[in-house]
Amino acid sequence: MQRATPQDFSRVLSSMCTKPHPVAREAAERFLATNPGDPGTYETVAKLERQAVAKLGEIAGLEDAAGYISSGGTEANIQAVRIGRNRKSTRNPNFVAPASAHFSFHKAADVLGVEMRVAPLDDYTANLDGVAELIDEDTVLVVGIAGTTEYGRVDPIPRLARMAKEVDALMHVDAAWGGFVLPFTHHEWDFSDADIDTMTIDPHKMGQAAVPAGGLLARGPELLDELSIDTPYLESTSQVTLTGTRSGAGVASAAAVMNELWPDGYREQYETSQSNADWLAAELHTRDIDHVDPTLPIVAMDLAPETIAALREEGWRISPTEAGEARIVMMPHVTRETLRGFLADVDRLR
Ligand code: 0PR
Repeated sequence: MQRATPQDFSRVLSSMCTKPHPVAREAAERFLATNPGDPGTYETVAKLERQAVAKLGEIAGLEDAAGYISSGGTEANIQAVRIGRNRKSTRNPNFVAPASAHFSFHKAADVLGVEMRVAPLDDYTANLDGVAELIDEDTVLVVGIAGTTEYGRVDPIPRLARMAKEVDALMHVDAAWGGFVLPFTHHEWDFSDADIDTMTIDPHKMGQAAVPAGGLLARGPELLDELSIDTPYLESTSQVTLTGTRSGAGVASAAAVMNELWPDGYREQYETSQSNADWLAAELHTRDIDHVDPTLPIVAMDLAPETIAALREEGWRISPTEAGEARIVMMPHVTRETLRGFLADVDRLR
């Protein structure tokens, strides 16, 4: 059989994954045969995980962060809902999330038997009156998104947190994608800006770690304890993660790349990505192509379904939003050159 090679990234426009940074790749290879799920045996990778969590805390404005490196944003979001459910005793638990929430929250609701209440949006962010109407005494968690999947928008996190506290619910922020760009913006999104309890922040997206490396942060260890399960035959006595055996490669790559790039490398990447987003928006403007303004480096534009199909034929990996726009996520591999080539094809094919 021929040796398979993965796709190259030159025409990948809508993915939230990217080429791992060289130090991430190197560390991933070095730690391939380790399992942070068994910290008693694999001590070095367990130490790297603690370093990675501390670094994620630094990025998200939290000293002495509790948390772990998860399989991805999906696991972190499921676990946040699980913490909320386990912590508050109510017969019919619910959580409230805006309509922009990633589909992983629907999985959380399904797996955990917690009702998901979906709040309407205003200009792509959570409508606060809509959220208020859905919150009640059985609400265990309120979700705000810091960098939505489709449009890169940021919910009013401090106000959502206050609403959560009024009913003794936890406040969870999904910064799976946004967490590595928001520190360089004026948005209020992190643990120092609001009374947040838990956060999803994924090194394997804008953090440039190797897959799998998601992140779950909690303000204190007592929140993580809500997830604790006894592990009678391991040297460690309990486990809070959803998965058992886990990827040491993901953990080591996350620790290495955050050490290398936080903060200056990530700031430079944010500035490049945002200027590419602004440049593309301006180019679309001169062509009269409607688009959603990029508050963070994601641009969604109106293209006819036939044009999107024709662009896909040319090899562009571009996926539509629910409303049908073409969406470009300015990941590190999406350069100005990539965008020029893409626009030339848009001009030719539309
Ligand atoms: N929260 C937010 C805000 C997300 O955007 C995503 C993923 C998740 C949670 C879930 O994270 P995991 O996929 O790590 O579990 N958003 C991307 C999306 O659904 C995921 C993605 C990544 C899709 C790479 C395609 C791709 O090539 O669009």
